[in-house]
Amino acid sequence: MSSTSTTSLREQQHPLIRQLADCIEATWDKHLDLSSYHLPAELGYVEGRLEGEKLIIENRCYQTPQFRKLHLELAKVGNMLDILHCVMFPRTEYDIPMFGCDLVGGRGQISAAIADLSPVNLDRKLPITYQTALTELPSPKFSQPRELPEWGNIFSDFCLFIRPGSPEEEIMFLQRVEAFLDIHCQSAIAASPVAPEKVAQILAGQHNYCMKQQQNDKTRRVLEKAFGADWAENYMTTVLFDLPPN
Ligand code: 18B
Repeated sequence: MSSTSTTSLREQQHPLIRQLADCIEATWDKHLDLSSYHLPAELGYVEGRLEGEKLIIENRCYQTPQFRKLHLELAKVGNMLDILHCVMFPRTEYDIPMFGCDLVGGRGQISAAIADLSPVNLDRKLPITYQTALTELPSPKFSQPRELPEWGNIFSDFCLFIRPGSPEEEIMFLQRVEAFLDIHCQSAIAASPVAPEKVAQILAGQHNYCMKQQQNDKTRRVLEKAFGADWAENYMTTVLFDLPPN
């Protein structure tokens, strides 16, 4: 798919989604050595129908020396639903967390804004460099915090999950996600590969993260209604939350 059409979908989306998509790509570009990542051609740009509305999905994927896959996805269902989904999958020889972010909105209002740096090692703790940097960030109060679902025990203590209550809160969310991304990219390029015997633990942690995310029924339902159950299962396990090959 040409980049101009991704740009045009972005222009039709909620301003916070547009701004966050631009911010994610700018941060990747600033810090990382990006190269292309192959997605099956038929899954780069997808159209379906949901309740009479057109569902459009556009994916952008990259890889870098530290990251197996950087995935930014924008989706739009008519005027009902705007979605941004982003996950950064580290290569399993790096003991660094998974960055994940989801923005879901419709009819001019974002209902769910979530971002986290999620630990994947055995003791479910973020590396000390991350803890220090994240603790030093300003931590603004949001008026409408949201409760994580049961599978959300993969997220760290720094996980931000809110419904933005005002334009000011949208900016505060954007700034905090930008800070997460800066910390993450800088820590990733400074990280050394782990000893080979630790790779299996990291792989298990990433596996657990993906299995939990695949339990998100709200995501699955949107995809199932537009494309059917088999397509949704395939998409969730090969594009959204795939595991690194062994
Ligand atoms: N997600 N989200 O990415 N999801 O992908 N998302 C929703 O207001 C999609 C991630 C997360 O309360 C909702 O309730 C679709 C990542 C959490 O039970 C809808 C796609 C993270 C919730 C969608 C997509 C993540 C949530 C309901 C593919 C975190 C709350 C919106 C393009 C790192 C779940 C609402 C709950 C919600 C849909 C989290 C409709 C289709 C990476 C925790």
